[in-house]
Amino acid sequence: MKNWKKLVALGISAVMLVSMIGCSKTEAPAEDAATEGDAAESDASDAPASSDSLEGTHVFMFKSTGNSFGDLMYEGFSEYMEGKGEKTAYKSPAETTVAAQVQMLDELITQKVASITISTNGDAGYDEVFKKAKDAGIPIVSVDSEANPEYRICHINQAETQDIGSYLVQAAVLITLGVDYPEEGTMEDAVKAELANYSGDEIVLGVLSASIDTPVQNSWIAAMEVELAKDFYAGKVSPNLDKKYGNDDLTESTTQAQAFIAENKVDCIISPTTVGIAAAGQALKSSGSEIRLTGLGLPSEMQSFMPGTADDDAFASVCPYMMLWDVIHLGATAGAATYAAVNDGFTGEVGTSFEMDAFRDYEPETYEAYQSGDGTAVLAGTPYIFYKGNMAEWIPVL
Ligand code: RAM
Repeated sequence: MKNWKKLVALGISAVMLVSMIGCSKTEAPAEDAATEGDAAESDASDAPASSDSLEGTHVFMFKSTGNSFGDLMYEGFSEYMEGKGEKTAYKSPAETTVAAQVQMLDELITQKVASITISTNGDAGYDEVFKKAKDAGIPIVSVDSEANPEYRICHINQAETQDIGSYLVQAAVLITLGVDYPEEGTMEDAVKAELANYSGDEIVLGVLSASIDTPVQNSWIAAMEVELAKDFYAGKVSPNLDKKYGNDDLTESTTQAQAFIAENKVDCIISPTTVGIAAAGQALKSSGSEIRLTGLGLPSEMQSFMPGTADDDAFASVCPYMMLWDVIHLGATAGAATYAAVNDGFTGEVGTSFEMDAFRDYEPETYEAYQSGDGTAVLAGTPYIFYKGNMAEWIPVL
């Protein structure tokens, strides 16, 4: 398998590789899941849902509608849950705000949903509605972006936070220096070797994030700052990130990307959001700017801004390489945790675990909760690099 070395470099096992490659978006979800998903999506607005339809349903709530990352997580969530005979619905507000999610949560609790699996828009503002859910016996599981530990069973973490922050900084530095994704060894070793011989101007990195309050993006930005504090960056790469926020909205993210271009102060933009990176890709491509791009993106949305085949010159594209993880499997893992919380007594306390059935090409797996901040989490996966050597293979998948 030609990608084996790269995956080892990012800490991904052979089993995971085989699983991910075999995991195809084109596989049809269970019929009921598709029906539920379609119905829910057409419903997904700030308007109250009909009062009788959602009782006993497992609801998946993303930050907002119109984001393929959320749609793909729901695809995995619903497929897993439907396989267990459960009913699911996708309910996300139109706006990426705490207030919009809170209003929708309140309505869902009134409708006696069976559980809520959520990616949040902020740290604060949910306590009252989460308490209401707890009092009503409705378990909350968070995935992607954390919910308050006091009210969640546990959080489903996509990959190690520090790994994501470190790899993003390392990729941005290598890209700035015109170094293609290192097929041998780690990106960290490549960065150390390159910077040891670097005597040019201090490299400046920008970040185009989601909202200023989003827990998950803020945790990755904090991890980038930890990475930049390492000795080998001193004097060569600025420890200060130039941060802008596009609120996971295509128009706002485009405006912020255009501001980076107009100011021309950064060498490379890191966008740790699939919406932001796609907006920045388009803005940079249209402008002909020298600024480069990396971050967390979906191959299908980034194909116009990245090299497509191994023979391509990676630096002829605005984004030579980027990262993500298996979003569909992440949603399915959240489904397995929620199912176990409702049916198998999974409490989410440190050391407790749940079984996840085989999912698509993934073997059955046991996930154990570990301490994460003031709450607990389980680790669903690991970051995966997308570059000219594997883009063609991944565009139909994610
Ligand atoms: C966006 C969302 C999500 C994030 C991904 C990488 O779609 O902001 O929360 O995890 O990007």
